Amino acid sequence: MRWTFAFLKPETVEHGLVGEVLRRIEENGFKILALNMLKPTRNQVEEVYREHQGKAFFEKLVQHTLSGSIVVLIVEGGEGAVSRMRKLVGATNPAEAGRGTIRGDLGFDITRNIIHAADGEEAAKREARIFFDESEIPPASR
Ligand code: 3AN
Repeated sequence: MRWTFAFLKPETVEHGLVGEVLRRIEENGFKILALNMLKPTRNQVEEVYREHQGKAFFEKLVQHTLSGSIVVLIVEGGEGAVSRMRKLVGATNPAEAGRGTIRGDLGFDITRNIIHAADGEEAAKREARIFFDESEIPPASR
């Protein structure tokens, strides 16, 4: 699959880092296929983070994601787009993310880590459907 799903978290909008993050994504060879800025609903946030339901940090994570606007993205990046995007994003905890990664360079803490990127092709398809119309989502064969 040549595309993936990601979203920029509320702190990224709040701190004026949307342009910087999109620049890094584009500079690393990704092309933005779809983009939307929105205030997510609780249902959307709980659905996108559903694998974390029941964990100690789940409610804090949901509350934070609901605290402002997010920017949802579908980006095309050639074969292996999902894992290349994860590499560019860096480790979950910004303190452990390498220099040159988005979270390593821009992240505040483990909750406010700037960007979410799908962790596999199935996740990318599932998460894209939470925020985009079917007509905006490329086929998996693309
Ligand atoms: P990633 O976003 O790197 O795939 P996940 O899927 O394990 O990481 O976690 C989803 C989100 O949950 C992260 N972006 C982070 O904000 C939050 N998170 C993960 N682990 C913790 C934790 N131990 N404490 C607080 N928040 C966490």
